[in-house]
Amino acid sequence: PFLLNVLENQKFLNGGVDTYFIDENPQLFHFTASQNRAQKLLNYLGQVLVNGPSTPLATPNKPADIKPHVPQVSQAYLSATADENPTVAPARGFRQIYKEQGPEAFAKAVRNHKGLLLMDTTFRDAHQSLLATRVRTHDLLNVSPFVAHKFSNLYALENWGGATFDVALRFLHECPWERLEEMRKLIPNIPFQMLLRGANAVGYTNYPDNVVYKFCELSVQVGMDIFRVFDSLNYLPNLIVGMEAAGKAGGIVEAAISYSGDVSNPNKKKYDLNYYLKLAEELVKAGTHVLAIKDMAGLLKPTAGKMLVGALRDKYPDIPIHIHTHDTSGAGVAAMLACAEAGADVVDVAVDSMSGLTSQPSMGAVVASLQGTPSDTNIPLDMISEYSAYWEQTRTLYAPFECTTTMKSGNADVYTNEIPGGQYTNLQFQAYSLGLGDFFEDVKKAYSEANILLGDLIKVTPSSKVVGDLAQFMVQNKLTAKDVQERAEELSFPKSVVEFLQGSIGQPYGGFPEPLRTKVLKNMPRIEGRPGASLPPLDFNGLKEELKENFAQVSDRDVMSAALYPQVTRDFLAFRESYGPVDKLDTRIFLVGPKVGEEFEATIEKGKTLGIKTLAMAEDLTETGEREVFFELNGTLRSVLIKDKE
Ligand code: 3PY
Ligand code: ZN
Repeated sequence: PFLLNVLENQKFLNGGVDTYFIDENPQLFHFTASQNRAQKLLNYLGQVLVNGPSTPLATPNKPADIKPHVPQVSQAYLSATADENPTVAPARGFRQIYKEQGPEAFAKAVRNHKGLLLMDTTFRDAHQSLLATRVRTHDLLNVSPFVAHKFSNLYALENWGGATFDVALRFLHECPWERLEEMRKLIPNIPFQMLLRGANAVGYTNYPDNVVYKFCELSVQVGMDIFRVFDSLNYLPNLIVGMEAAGKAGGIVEAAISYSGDVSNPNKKKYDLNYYLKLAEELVKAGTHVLAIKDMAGLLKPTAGKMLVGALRDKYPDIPIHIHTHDTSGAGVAAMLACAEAGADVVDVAVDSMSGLTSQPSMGAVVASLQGTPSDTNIPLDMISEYSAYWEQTRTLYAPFECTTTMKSGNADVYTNEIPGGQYTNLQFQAYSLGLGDFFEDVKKAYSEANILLGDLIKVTPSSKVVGDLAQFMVQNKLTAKDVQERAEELSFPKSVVEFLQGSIGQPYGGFPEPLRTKVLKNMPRIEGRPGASLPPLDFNGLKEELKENFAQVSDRDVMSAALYPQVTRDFLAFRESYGPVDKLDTRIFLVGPKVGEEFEATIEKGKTLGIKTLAMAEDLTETGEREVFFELNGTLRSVLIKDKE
């Protein structure tokens, strides 16, 4: 019944990360107080055994019952951080150049590097696109020492931002800051890159400027290096806020132009080569260290990539150019090779077993294709295979979130509907869950119509949500584009659409669609200019005090999380107080609980490993409706009483 509820939960189906599933299911948060972390974990396990998963599973698929083989590096390294034992530290990487000589020297070194550089997105965008962002810190840390040792010459590892922040707190019940900090200890040499949604930081709305500034400051302190800053409308004032915040924090600023349309098609006029060159000029003027093209839907065809990168390369011989794409159509590898040939310094790839479809193009394929050419990456293929094997196994733990449940191949229809990678798999999932034959085809068609109705937008979080919401609204209410235009005054549009038209996420290039805007808004207020400019600064001290009244342990990081995600963070803090360090559990056990009779370990801190065995669950309920679950904890019998919700 739990699973069924999830599959019938409209908000959940609408795209995972935007849901408020937890808020709607307070019964999941009825906790029994407990004293220590071990006892808390037993409470968690008992809860999952009695009442089912604490994170909604998206499909009936079960996590595989395996322990992925972790590729090894020196044993000495595994038991020490680099600081404690520098003799086994991994080779120096670009991060040392940045930390010792600053962002400008870093950019110079990247530009002077012979051969194509790679950013590995496996730790962020790849699983955001393929596995609904569900990959847990536990599985990332397992392979981190290997990555540090074997991939020390990467441009960066993308491991944070986008949806990871939200999903970590909301669904994985773990702290995103801790993830970053722990990874940093294990990977001291490779720069970390995050995706910063400009004035939206890592959220969906505009925040007061002081929130964006403080967020970047804290991120650098905890271990972030490169900030890929974008705005979902390419709205310059929003972009500049993000760039300044990242720069002031001491980070490397990588301003990103979100790519739409097709510069190689003379009939696609709105976002032509000139549009991109002009925007690039503004970003260079604003002092970006690196210039990125963020092709979030995978629309950059090889010919277009060659034109765009070629033009930028000519104009900016000294600035590193970094290209991001998604492989939705299947042309991702070809496009990245074309960009490399035209002079790109860095392209984004995901390790083979986490690549393709709506994820990034395959690392192995790009590396192999460039062997023996002037762009040779010099990354050995057998090392990639070892890394890929880890992820191939680890991916099976996330079977409940696997996009290939519905997506069997790439699809070049993305050139028509322009749906960003992460959203594409979400919408397909939703259609699948509803079991309506042509629903996904209808949604894709409506998506392109909705985009045109809204003025042909740049579509990426959060503007992509606006278009997606309008598309679903049209399909559900059987409205054509003409209906929407004619009946705009009487229709009750989704909230995101109304707010977009009010100007709440910024001003779109070419202006708002008229007469649609006037018809929808009537006398509602409008924001002219940059939305964040009119927001009063957030009172961090006040927020901290307020949180401390409700929770025993509140760090500055928790306060920052709460500034970005008020309710989600409060739920997380409550969860942590009741259930402790659930991030230390193996993924299968975290998701679906242990089997009765199963013995397993959880290391809750260095040198403190718990041995847990699930013994039994009581057949009968207590008079107060609780079920007793029996465990052996480090050889001692323990039991927990769990309210049965059946
Ligand atoms: C995000 O904002 O989460 C994205 O990945 C956009 O591409
Ligand atoms: Zn992406």
